[in-house]
Amino acid sequence: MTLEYIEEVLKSTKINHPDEPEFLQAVKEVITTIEPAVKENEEKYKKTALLERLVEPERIISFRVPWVDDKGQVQVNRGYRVQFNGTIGPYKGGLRFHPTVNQSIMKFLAFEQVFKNALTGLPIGGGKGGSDFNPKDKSDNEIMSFCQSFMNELQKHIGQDIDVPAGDIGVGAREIGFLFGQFRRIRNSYEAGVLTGKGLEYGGSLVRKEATGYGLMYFMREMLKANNISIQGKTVIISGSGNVAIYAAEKASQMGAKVIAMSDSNGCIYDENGINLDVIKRIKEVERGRIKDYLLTCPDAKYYENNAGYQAIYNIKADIILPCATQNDINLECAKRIVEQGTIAIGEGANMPCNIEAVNYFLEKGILLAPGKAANAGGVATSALEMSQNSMRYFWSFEEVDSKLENIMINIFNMCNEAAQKYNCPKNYVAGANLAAFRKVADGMLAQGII
Ligand code: NDP
Ligand code: 2IT
Repeated sequence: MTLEYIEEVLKSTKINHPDEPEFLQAVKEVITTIEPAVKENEEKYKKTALLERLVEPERIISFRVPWVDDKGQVQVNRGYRVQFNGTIGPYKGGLRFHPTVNQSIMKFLAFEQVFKNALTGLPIGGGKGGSDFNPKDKSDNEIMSFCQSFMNELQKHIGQDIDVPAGDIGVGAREIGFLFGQFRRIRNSYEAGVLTGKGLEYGGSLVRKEATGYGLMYFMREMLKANNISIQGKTVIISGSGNVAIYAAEKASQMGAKVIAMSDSNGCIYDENGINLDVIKRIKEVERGRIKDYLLTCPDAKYYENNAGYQAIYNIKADIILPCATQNDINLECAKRIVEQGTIAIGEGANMPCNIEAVNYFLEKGILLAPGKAANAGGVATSALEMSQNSMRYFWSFEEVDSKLENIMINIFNMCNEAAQKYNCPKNYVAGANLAAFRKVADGMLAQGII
């Protein structure tokens, strides 16, 4: 009977959104794993259309973003903000600037964010936004022009008690700075808590930059520990070389593991002696260059180019794999290669980097899988700590924020682990995360009535 209700909701979601594959994938992954929790309260959920409301965003805003490039030519992009579920707090989630951005991707990310934010235990609802703007090869002036135009519209819909955006792919401290400046100018008011990921000189939090990657490794350490495995001496490969990838690599090394490969969308570098992270930071954070440039400083390393639909990095053997680039990076074929090579654990730094077939294959083969909505929650959790500090008009030290982040990640792992055990799917942290988060969001929605 319960399955029938879930199937019905899945079917109607498919009918209502036939052209939103990423959103459907995210919905399917969550609602097919929460059956035991739905069963506990089935009548109430059905009567109040709880699942139907859960998969429908509270609001989607989409808008035109005109801006002028350096040649004086007007360009037009499309902006989005999806305010998915505000039960637990103001909508919270990043902004993605990437040419692939569309409504399906925005909705999948916002949907995931609802559950992720619930797992943090902090008072934040779920949202996401962004644009199909491509920041690559744009001058600082063009980035500023775009960010200002984007904020001219976005500012109507955000606020520290309404919706609090932050960074994601293509949006880092530079973009947040331009966005915050424009918000402040339009409002003539210093509302520091309206955006997170701000620079340290104007209301940002220590550790926010490092938080997603560090948090991923805190989660990974807990997951391995619960399975009597030590992280010391393990080899690690990390897809991506952006914000999440860099600080996952930093923490992995601090924990005594060896990061041997990293990538960008063109290809990957392999350095058997361990990647020199200072070189990666210079190339990616300062020069905004390509990962191939690593060989200019470290000529003994190797570079492998990606082919269409084929990620070279997953050919490299490692104990731990951290996909920290983008969604659907790992499909079934790739998952088979990974399992064959003897990998012990996967930690999703990105959102939905493993597709459903890959996730199921890993679980079937007994690979430990840290699901993104739990394992990468350290970023948004530290964003919430940034909001707390802004409200207090005060700053915590690096050690203070880092220790709060660590405790939050330990808590999240424990919640996933306990839910997996309670609902008879031990070691399935994917189901554990979905079950624990669903319980929290669903209880809140029931308490707040039909809205
Ligand atoms: P960045 O923009 O800093 O880095 C993205 C990295 O992924 C780059 O190395 C990029 O390479 C690579 N990449 C490879 N293929 C693609 C592709 N098709 N589309 C986009 N990027 C690609 O982003 P983040 O590190 O912030 O984000 C990485 C992932 O982590 C995303 O899935 C994001 O949603 C998730 N995440 C981010 C959080 C944060 O706090 N920033 C928090 C939680 C999750 P290239 O330069 O060649 O494009
Ligand atoms: O996917 C994510 O959790 C983020 N991009 C971070 C969101 C945030 O509000 O810090």
